[in-house]
Amino acid sequence: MAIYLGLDSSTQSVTATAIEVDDAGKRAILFERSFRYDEALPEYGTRYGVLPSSDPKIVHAPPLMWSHALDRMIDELVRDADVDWSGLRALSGSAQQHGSVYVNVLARGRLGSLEPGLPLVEQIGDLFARRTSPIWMDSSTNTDCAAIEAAVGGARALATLTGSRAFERFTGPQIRKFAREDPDAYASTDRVHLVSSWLASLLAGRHAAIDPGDGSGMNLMDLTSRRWSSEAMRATAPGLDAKLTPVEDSWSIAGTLSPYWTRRYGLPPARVVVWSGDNPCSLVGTGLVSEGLVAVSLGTSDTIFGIMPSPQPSADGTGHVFASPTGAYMGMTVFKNGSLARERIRDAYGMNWAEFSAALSRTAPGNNGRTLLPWFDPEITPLVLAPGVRRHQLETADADGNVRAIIEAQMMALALHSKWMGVRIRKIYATGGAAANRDILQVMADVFDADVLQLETGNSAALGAALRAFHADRLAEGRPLAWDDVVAGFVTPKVDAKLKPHAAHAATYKKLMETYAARERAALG
Ligand code: ADP
Ligand code: XUL
Repeated sequence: MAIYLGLDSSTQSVTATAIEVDDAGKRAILFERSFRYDEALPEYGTRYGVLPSSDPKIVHAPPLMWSHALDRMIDELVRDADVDWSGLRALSGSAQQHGSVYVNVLARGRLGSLEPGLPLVEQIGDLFARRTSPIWMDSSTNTDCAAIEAAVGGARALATLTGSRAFERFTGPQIRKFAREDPDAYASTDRVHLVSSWLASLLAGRHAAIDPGDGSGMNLMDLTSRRWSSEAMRATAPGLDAKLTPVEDSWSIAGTLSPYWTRRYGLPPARVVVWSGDNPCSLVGTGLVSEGLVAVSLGTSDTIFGIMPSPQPSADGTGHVFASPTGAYMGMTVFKNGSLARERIRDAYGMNWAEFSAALSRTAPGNNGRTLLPWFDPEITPLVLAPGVRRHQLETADADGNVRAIIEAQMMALALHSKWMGVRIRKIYATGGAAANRDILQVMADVFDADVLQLETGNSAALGAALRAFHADRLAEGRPLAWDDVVAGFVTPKVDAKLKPHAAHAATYKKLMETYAARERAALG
């Protein structure tokens, strides 16, 4: 019996999912555990996993907290008496994308010589060249985006090279801003990591590589060669080529668990597989390993993604093409006003999720034309830097109307802004925290006029990381498995739980979507 562990360091929480596999065909989820940073590690002062900021465009989080959470999670899982971790063969991880971790030269020696008798956080505080990390919710780099695009010949040229035009949250523009605003701290940075590669480095006891899946979210990687682009690095910051950790295949082995983990926690020297981003991991964890299927993740961000056989960047600059950790490509569109925007409406009317669902069922699909543009925070898709909710024919006091309006807005925005992928969507795999809510998923089915399926596990990112560890371990042993065989038995949709579209509602949304698109265009000016 072999155990594979997947860790997911997300915006608000950390999750661990372990799977067990044997040669006789047994496949089971062995262990799932999650905790939220705000509650488990209140000393870092985060709210929803991020530090308070007076400027809505600036969103940072402490890299020490993510590191602490990793240590806390490993501690919690080895205390679980029901699991014999001596069977752990390999582990990998998933992390919120784009966030960058800046470490100094001390990390080179320290990573491999951490003292097993002392907690991790007491030994790594002096390794950060920047105490806080900008994360994917940050949108403060508009001028850096413009400068990078201009240096490489425009937005289209950058999208053809890296898979995306410049986006405010992408790591390249964030590095450019840091190098510009704090050149001394940039100079003392020996390595720039992503959240994913930093946490993998802590586990392996050496600087780990960035995988092409997460590397695609930086505006720095040549999407075709899956290597850093010297042109993009030049456009970003001086001396960056010496600071970036290399890109390596998503199935490469960063090392084995370092003595800190084996001695402190009694874990075996399991293989540490390079980590990836949460969306690329979710692609694997929802079983979307072949073309023609899409998933919608309703997490802190709302995302829609699916496999693409060849890289075709969106002509209008809406979405992204990422390298998929399976070796193909993935198309994706991302929204910032996801779960937290739903929570704002829920909380504004003093509801819980059951009451929120009841409000959805009391209102008619189409909401009698009442809409809102859900830009509580600056939005990624479409680009909105000055936040503000815009209501049409909708009173703020109308609780039920606002509940339906936010869900319809989010679903219509997902449908409208994923058209560039050119897929006729007939079936959607739903994942992320809000995918537990079937009333929300019914609106999704009606807006997309497609079947919506729920999966057995809500955390497809952590499951995807565990499955990636399984895949990489079998490859390293010389017993490779095809991706379909890796995911088989783990990503089965829940039986009898399919949400089907109603023809009349789908027709209503087809019309309302035109109105919504027009209201969006008008608001953008
Ligand atoms: P992350 O992207 O940080 O991994 P998750 O996928 O764990 O986030 O989703 C967390 C979110 O799920 C919470 O912020 C909450 O709003 C949402 N959520 C949880 N349960 C429900 C529910 N029943 N209905 C709607 N949303 C829910
Ligand atoms: C993807 C994105 C978010 C984060 C957080 O481009 O910005 O989905 O990965 O989950």
